[in-house]
Amino acid sequence: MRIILHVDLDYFYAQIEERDNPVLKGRPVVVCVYSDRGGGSGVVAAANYISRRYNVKAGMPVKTAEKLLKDFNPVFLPVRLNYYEIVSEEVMNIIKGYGDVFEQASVDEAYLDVTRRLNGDFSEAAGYAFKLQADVYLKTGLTCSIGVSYNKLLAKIAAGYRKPNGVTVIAPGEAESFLKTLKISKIPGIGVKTTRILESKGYKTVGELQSIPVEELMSFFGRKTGLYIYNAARGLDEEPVKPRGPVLQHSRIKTLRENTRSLEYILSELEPLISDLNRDLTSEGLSFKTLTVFFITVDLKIHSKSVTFEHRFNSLNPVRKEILKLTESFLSENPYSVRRVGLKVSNLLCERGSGQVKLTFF
Ligand code: DGT
Ligand code: CA
Ligand code: CA
Repeated sequence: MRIILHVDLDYFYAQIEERDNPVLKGRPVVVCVYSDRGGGSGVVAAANYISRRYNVKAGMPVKTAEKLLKDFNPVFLPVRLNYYEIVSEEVMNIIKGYGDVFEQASVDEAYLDVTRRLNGDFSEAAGYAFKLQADVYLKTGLTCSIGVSYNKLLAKIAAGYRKPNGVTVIAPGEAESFLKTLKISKIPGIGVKTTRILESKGYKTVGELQSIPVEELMSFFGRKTGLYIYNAARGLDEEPVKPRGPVLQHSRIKTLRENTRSLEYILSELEPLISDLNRDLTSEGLSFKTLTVFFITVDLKIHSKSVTFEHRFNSLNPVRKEILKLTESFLSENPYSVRRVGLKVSNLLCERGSGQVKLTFF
């Protein structure tokens, strides 16, 4: 029997914006991908829970969200993908430390196999999940929801059950009854199309789905999908938590103890980030070619400065001078004080064993 956790950050993009700018708290916050055609057209990428009360959802046109929220003092913000990816890595680095095996599944979710570190004692798992949740909040100011179960499928379903800031456990023996009342669309991998077909045949809940013989499901959806649906409806899943291949970039970010425009102060605050990144490079045997320094100014804008070298480096120690130059050049171009700083190394190569690092999950 395994013990698996699924961690999913709550209203991820919107929560980051809210955390960074507390005056947004209590208002509907909608993060939008505006189309380059202009005129304010685009789609909603993330909506905080207040805006969801008024039926705003990811994927809907911004115009629709504007109509739904017009009387409720909403805030519409453009996406800042690069920034969310750095925050993602910051959070993932914390989560990673809690698993025997860690698998990042998207920008804001990850699986952990914690069987060994809990000595296979399932009764310890809920407390462990609360500890992880509190640690993420303490270190980043962000809330997440965690599902605890004995396979990946059930852990993911559980994580989505109580949100935001929830912990939900599906213990051995509880799966069938837990699943019975859920809507079919709550099963990962059963998309809009499949749900529609099943609903047109009169099946709405997972309990009803459980009554369909496997042969029938395979004839509706093909062998592979049919079998997947049959097993998923019963909470059966054997997929291991897989450690991901090498990543394309490593980054670190921190909030300065005080807002500043002092070059020396910024450089001193970057030192712990340099040590952390050096540790990543050494432990994974990586070298980098591109270095980026990020600055988040007090007006909450993110700025970056990069340099790509002719040669590879397996430590940031030899490029401190470049970090200084990039920082200097940023300060000369921007009038605002700096509130957070970050460092990223990319264009990575694994010097151990084989070839160019290719894998990514974004
Ligand atoms: P949650 O988990 O229900 O509290 O809310 P989110 O916003 O974290 O939703 P999730 O986990 O499905 O997606 C994570 C992030 O991915 C989300 O904050 C923004 C982005 N995202 C999700 N759906 C869409 C979409 O339809 N379009 C775009 N552009 N981005 C999306
Ligand atoms: Ca999420
Ligand atoms: Ca997610």
